[in-house]
Amino acid sequence: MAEIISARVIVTCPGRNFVTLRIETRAGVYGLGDATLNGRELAVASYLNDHVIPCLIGRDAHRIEDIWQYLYKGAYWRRGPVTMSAIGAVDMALWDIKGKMAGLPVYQLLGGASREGCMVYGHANGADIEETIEAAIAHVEQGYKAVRLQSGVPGLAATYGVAKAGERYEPADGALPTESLWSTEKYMRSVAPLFEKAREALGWDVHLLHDVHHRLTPIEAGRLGRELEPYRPFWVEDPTPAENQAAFRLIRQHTNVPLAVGEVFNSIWDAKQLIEEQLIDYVRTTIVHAGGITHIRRIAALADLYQVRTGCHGATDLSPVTMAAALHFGLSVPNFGIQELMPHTELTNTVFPHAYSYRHGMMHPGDAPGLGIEIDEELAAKYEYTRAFLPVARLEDGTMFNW
Ligand code: KDG
Ligand code: MG
Repeated sequence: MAEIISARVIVTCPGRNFVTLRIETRAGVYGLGDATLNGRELAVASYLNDHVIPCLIGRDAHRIEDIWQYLYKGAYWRRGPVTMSAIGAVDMALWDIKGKMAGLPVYQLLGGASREGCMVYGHANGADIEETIEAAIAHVEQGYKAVRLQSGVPGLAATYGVAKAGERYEPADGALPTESLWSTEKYMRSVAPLFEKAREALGWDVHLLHDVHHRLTPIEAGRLGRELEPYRPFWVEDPTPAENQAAFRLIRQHTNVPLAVGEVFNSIWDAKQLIEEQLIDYVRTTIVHAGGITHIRRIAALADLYQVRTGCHGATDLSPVTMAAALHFGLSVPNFGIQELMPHTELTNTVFPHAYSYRHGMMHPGDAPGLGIEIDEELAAKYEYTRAFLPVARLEDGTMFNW
């Protein structure tokens, strides 16, 4: 028995907000879990403080599956990003504790390494095609084997995935949501030329990816996919909102471009039809937002039956705790595809010292017992929570649209 005697939520903002759960056992061993839900951080903190932590005290930290089921079934109200992020944080912390008590890195508890490292993709973006290609070349020079391309769209002042001049890309940029205008027609004209020029400049040995960020209808997505086919993208991500999973049948009828979906999913049920009908090629759900390592293993096991591979979300709003957990999972899972890497700032890395590392386009979780992640609480306490929302998008006539 590894009795849980206390748990607390640590909210910090070293440049952006992160929510971390720390669970302590009577033996003095503690575990960390990420509970960050971009733009809705305090909702998860409250769910943990008010509704989850009181139920954890006195339980055996070793009973990871039972605690998962208790928090999922026991709430009566199932699923949803807030609930599943809170469960995800508890689950990560419990795997961290189990690993530390066993003296083993978590990937060993998950069956051991299935590969030497996890291939990652970096983000190349720029105001126009030339700038984006320059950024992609810089990534290839740093050893990246896979690069995501997002370019400014002529005629649109701002778009998803493109940093403001001279800044790092960070979408949660306002104390109230900032608004940008969207035109599908202008966007559609810009993507194929970006990929054409990128292949000319980079050749064929690097994987190229692109995120549509839920902006197209299925038939528009089919057309975009077909236009990109000659440039062999590794994947096209979130071509259309995926609440209606059957909509992806229409995309598949028109293009064979590989599809990646799932960063906004929080349960296996969100992806069930997409996987079973082989309507996607990569499932992007990650540890924090989908109920932790325990639940993502279930999603990956279902996906494996249908030759769908993993491609975990790894933007900077997922804390280094999630990155550590994702790498232990990614190193061990049989149907690993790729891991997103949007490197955290130096300051974030100082608040969260970690054992994972990047080398030649691959990442490894390291061999420290547990997840191999710490939080410097004294430093974290210096950076108070600062409200920050994700932006919203409208069509040029003012109609609300998908961001
Ligand atoms: O919080 C939202 C971001 O994580 C998301 O917009 C990033 O789409 C994203 C990606 O592919 O990393
Ligand atoms: Mg995305």
